[in-house]
Amino acid sequence: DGTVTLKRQVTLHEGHKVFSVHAWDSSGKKHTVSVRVERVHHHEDHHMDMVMNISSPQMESHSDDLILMFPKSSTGLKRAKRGWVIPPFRVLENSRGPFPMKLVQIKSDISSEAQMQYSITGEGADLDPKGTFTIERLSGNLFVTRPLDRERKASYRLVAHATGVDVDVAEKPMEIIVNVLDQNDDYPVFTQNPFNGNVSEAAEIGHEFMTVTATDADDPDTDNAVIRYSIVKQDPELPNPNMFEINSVTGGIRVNSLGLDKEKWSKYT
Ligand SMILES: [Ca+2]
Ligand SMILES: [Ca+2]
Ligand SMILES: [Ca+2]
Repeated sequence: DGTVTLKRQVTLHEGHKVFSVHAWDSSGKKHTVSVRVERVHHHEDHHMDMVMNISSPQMESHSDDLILMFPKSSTGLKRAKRGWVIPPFRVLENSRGPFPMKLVQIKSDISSEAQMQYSITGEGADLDPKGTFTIERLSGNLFVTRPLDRERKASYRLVAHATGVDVDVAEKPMEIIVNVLDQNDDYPVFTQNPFNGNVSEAAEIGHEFMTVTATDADDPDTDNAVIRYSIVKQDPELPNPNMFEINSVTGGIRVNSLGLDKEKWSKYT
């Protein structure tokens, strides 16, 4: 089912390890995802030392045992002004669910002594887009309720709260950042259509006379937004079908063959 498990003790010399996971679909096409495992340094709290942050779509699969503890406040550790800050979570966009999909269980140490109740506030909770994330009041299970769209919103800032049900205790609020992992779900779009260029019939081979450009709304930090250009068809295909050449990276179009003749072919598409 694609679950990645740790087989033996691992030393993260550089603080993280990166490896690739390959998957083949029914048509035999290979898909590869890069997985980065890092140890999350969380003060000296032993509970938090155990939390592994898997920066990959694996967040999508079974995370039933992933528990996020409110850090212990008794040791006088550093904290942000508003409360605790934990490393961001990643959730893949366009998940097919089923929804609600559990992300993590939020838990307070105090729950061993008193029944605690949990709530979340912030973007996607009580702020727009409201209800995207919910938390079960008593279990602390945090859910995402619908597919996310990175191009619409790439990051959510939630704040988790824990208070006693019958006793007057409360944890410092804990900030949870949910980053939406990109999928290649946007095509490149030309910035204009048509592009118009002019070239002299006397132009030499290699003369670049115009550039076309396109944009891609996917994450620019990934290959998903990389654009390559090519000429699909030339009309008319005279005097030969390869009169022009496009630079696949820059979109620059240049003369590829002699034989341009304004009287015979005044326009190419
Ligand atoms: Ca999208
Ligand atoms: Ca794309
Ligand atoms: Ca995308």
